[in-house]
Amino acid sequence: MNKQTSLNVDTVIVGLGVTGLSCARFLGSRGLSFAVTDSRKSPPGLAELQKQYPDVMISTGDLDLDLIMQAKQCLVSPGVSVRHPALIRAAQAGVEMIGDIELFARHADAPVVAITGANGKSTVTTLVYEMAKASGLTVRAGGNLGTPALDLIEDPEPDLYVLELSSFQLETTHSLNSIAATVLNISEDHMDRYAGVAEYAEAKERIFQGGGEMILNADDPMVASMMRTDRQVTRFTLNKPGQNEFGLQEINGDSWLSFGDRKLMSVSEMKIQGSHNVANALAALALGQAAGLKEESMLDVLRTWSGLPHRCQWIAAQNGVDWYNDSKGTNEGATVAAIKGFSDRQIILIAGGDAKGAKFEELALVVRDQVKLAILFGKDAPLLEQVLNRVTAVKCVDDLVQAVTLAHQNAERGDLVLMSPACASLDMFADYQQRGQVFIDAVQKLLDREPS
Ligand code: UMA
Ligand code: ADP
Repeated sequence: MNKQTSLNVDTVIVGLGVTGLSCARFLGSRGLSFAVTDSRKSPPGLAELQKQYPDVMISTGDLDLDLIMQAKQCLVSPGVSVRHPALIRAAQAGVEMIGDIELFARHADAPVVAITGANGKSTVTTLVYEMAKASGLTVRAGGNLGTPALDLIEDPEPDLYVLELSSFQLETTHSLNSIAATVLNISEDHMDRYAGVAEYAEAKERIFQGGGEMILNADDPMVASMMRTDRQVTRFTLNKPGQNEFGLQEINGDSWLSFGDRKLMSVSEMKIQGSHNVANALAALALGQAAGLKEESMLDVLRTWSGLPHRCQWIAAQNGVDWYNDSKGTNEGATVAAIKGFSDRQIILIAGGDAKGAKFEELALVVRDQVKLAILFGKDAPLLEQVLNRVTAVKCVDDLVQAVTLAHQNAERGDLVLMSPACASLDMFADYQQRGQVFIDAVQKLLDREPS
């Protein structure tokens, strides 16, 4: 533990991960004093911070209440709950609790498009980013997507920022005023941090602070109910759209992305697949329209953009079996959407990890209809097994590589093997990218040995 406690600083950064480091760089580059605390003994940003700011006080191993109490404001990282007892005490004593997105909102001058939701955030954020570029704008994207928002602020500012925001980030944000914002959907996630879905949705709804256009999913009752009558609202739906809504029209057996009655593009022309991605495309079009992007450029992006890795990503086909990596399926809703996206196939599902308090009842319904075998691994495999063995054949294994081998032994021509864990990866992997790569490597190694 590196702990010293009495220094007068305006700001204490709470958490020394990617966000904490970006806060340090932001304050440091403006000559502002700060200290840092993290409950972990050796937080990931420690060496980097000590190298860049050797004189900064760092207190690790616990959140340092004494240090926090000396500050005017705390910059709280998203991984730390503002309901942590030390932060509650400090807030009661008058220390202001904000996050990196609040600091971003106070300092960035260019317009912002903001995206949250249980699932589809990274896909829609990247789509809007690509659409803005195709429309000839300078644009920077980040936030929960990966690049911390404060690292996006650099002179000259771009024409547009596109931010993916998590419920954690929104909890500590108060003055965001985006030109367009959306909650894509609400389904259970992070139930280890929220008392229930209503509290999680409340955090997400904070994205609509300010006066910009609201983009709402008409098919999701919790999102649809966020409508405010004093605001410009555009809705999207997978059904026939009303006037000034984005949706789908069925014409001679073909499904068309549409705005009101106006046909925009056939769904069959879209490169990304699955009805969840059609919803993502409609949301991106609505956000892009609100941001003044060019319609033809937006549609061109939908024709050519093939999606992000680790999201229903096709890996290989051999002996009539397709292998898909959906490592970013980190909650129940994501895996439900991934399975439904392959409605015409028999699926062997590989799932498991840290369930974050989920119950998996909704997952059981789609597994019953479409999954012939569920292969489970990771910390909460027993929990998944309890629910899924009522509806399909289930096998538990020690790790992901064993899961791939077992899937291979059980797969028959025409089957699809889908790794969509419905859980976070952190019990066994550094992150979802590493989990996805382990899966890809195991599949390729196995298939390389087999004659096709
Ligand atoms: N932690 C402690 N003690 C501390 C500080 C953090 O134990 O004092 C733990 C947290 O509980 C968490 C981990 O450390 O398990 C990382 O927390 P962090 O706040 O340091 O995270 P960062 O490295 O700053 O990364 C965060 C986002 N992570 C989280 O919200 C947990 C990243 O999203 C985001 O890309 C990054 O900021 C830049 O904005 C990741 C994520 O998993 C992808 N997000 C969740 C999700 O998408 O479901 C919300
Ligand atoms: P997020 O950033 O919210 O985690 P991503 O765009 O990275 O979302 O997609 C993660 C996974 O969530 C995808 O692989 C897919 O399984 C699922 N998904 C994507 N879009 C949606 C959607 N609109 N509704 C439900 N599930 C979705």
